Amino acid sequence: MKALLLIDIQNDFLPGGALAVPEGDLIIPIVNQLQEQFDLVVATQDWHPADHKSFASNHEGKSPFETTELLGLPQVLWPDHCLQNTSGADLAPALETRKIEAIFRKGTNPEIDSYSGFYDNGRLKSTGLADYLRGKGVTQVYLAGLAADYCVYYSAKDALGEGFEKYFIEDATRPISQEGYAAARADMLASGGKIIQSSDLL
Ligand code: VGL
Ligand code: ZN
Repeated sequence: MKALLLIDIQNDFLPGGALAVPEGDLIIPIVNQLQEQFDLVVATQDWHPADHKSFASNHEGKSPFETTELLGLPQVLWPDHCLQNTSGADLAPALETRKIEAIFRKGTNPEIDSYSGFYDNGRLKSTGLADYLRGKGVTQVYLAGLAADYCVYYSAKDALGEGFEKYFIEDATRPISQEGYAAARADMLASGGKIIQSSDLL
């Protein structure tokens, strides 16, 4: 059984959003078509409180995209984004949502960031996504969404770590940084996850 995981396809990650991913909007028609090939579609939603420590605005004298440490882990400081109950956190209006059976929220703990849809960055807590997928009989996880070098990449790594076969649908993602994505891509190839194109499925 295969599942399609749609990572953080939210207004703030689209052009014009608070943490815009270049060309992020271009994945939406592809993702909408891909959904027809899957019996299970699940989404994640970045869902931060205003006092989230991944926001540069919550660190005196720091600017977005500078780095710091949170609970001993390296942390990029982001512009405020995906604030709970704001339109920036909403799923993109153009995203087809009729087949999405569950939405897993992440990034709610103000003390730590949460890139993967499975665990926060410090692995303090599971979202329950892996058990949910196992409960549905899923063995293969296909990933799409934003951003390719952060939340899709970390979700893909954890999918593999949880024992799922993992397929990263490259043209159904876009990165924040091309250099960051080049490193993420090399790591995914080295760790045995497959990188595919939507045309392999359509
Ligand atoms: C993301 C940075 C901060 C993502 C979320 O969805 O890739 N990136 N929060
Ligand atoms: Zn975030």
